[in-house]
Amino acid sequence: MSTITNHMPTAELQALDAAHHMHPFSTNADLSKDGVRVITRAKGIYLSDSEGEQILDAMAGLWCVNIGYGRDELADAAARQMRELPYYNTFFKTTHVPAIALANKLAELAPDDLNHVFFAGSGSEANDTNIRLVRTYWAEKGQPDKNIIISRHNAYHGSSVGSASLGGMAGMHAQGGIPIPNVHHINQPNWWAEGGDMAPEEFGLARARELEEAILELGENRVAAFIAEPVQGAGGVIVAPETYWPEIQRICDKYEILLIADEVICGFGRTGSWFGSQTMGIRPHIMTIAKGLSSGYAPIGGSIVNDDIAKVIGDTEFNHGYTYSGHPVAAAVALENLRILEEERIVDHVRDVAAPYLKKKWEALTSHPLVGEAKIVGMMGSIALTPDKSSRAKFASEAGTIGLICRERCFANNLIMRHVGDRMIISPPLIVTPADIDEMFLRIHKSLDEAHAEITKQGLMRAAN
Ligand code: PXG
Repeated sequence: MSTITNHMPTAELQALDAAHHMHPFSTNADLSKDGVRVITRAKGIYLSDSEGEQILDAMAGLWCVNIGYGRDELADAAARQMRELPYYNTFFKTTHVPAIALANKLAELAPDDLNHVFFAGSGSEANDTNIRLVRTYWAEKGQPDKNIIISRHNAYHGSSVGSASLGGMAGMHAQGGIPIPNVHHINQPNWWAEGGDMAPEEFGLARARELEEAILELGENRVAAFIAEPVQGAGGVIVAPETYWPEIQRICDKYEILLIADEVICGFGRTGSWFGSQTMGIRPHIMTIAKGLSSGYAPIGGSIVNDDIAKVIGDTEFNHGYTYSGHPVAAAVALENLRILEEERIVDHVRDVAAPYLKKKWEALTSHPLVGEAKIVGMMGSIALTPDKSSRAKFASEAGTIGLICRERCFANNLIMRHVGDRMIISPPLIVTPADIDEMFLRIHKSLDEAHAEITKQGLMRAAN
């Protein structure tokens, strides 16, 4: 048996990585040239790398390690479950205790009559499930043509063929023959980049009404569902103007369109409530969950559906499922994670302590010469970098050039803060204390100042025409 220890020199690990490991969302040839950073362990909000650096992870991994790294209780829960029952399926008239317990817990936590869970291994799988769920729902109700799903440009719903079709990422649609048929995209409520001369409230309404226009154009009897993230995450932490969600809810109600809230990032406390839908005041028929469900300690996702959908789907054989639907080890880990979230009152901590403290500091970043708007909901925030705040100008350089320079400075200062185009984003673990946030901001300020100096030196502080 071959093992790879953490004691190998970094260069050797990098060479082995380059030889055989294909990275997601990366130009692998470039990675091989530059050498990747090797993460070896983590505790709390800090990662350690193979060079012994301590890195403050203001992204909670990939928006998921909500309770922070290194919680032994989750490791113990996994080990216990592996010894007891490492695997069994839930297909053929069987079930097991972790799946039963987790489904019950989720029904208790989820709002209204969202009482039924179909498990998946990830957010992508769960959204694939949702495509088949909503189409089957309408077919069972005698409306098989009500099968179009409306989504938004710049949405992220996953990377499988189905979920990437729901997503609105142009770069993803350019590869591999997607979107699948009968998915339609409307514009996103991104006021900073696309609001033009409209006031944010006016723009929010206009963008919501694109849903109504699409329904009328496609036909009410053709549109099955609308899917959206309560706050767009991977698209750059885009927070809709306040007028947006009430109007979306009105339209979904009026035309009997199923509303799918993709809570993969927003769920489990990130926005300061258990679910982003509660923060935004919407009443979805289906919620997609993953990531924070297990704080990323085990791969698990799912769809939480309401009583009506469960009843309609339950009256037919739903020919769908994954080997790892409700995987007992992942379910046991998720249950333990939810226990910790509840018992340590972490959602309250976000709402009452961490988020208000973070918001004040985050919004003050607009006084930095590089920063235009600062948006934040709970523990997910973004800043738009701009060469001219008053006109909300874009940079003359190719989109993402400035964001990348800024991210590189963050990386050099041992801070994980990401860029999406020329927006910088954070999504720290929910357990951060005010002292952690102070430390984060020392690094943020240093990185922004260095990026500004670098951009100015390179003559890039110029607006596009
Ligand atoms: N929905 C949303 C809202 C997501 O953010 C998925 C679904 C898919 O989940 P899985 O578990 O299949 O990855 C996601 C995932 C990024 C990034 O660069 C974001 C995600 C995944 C990978 C990269 O911000 N979000």
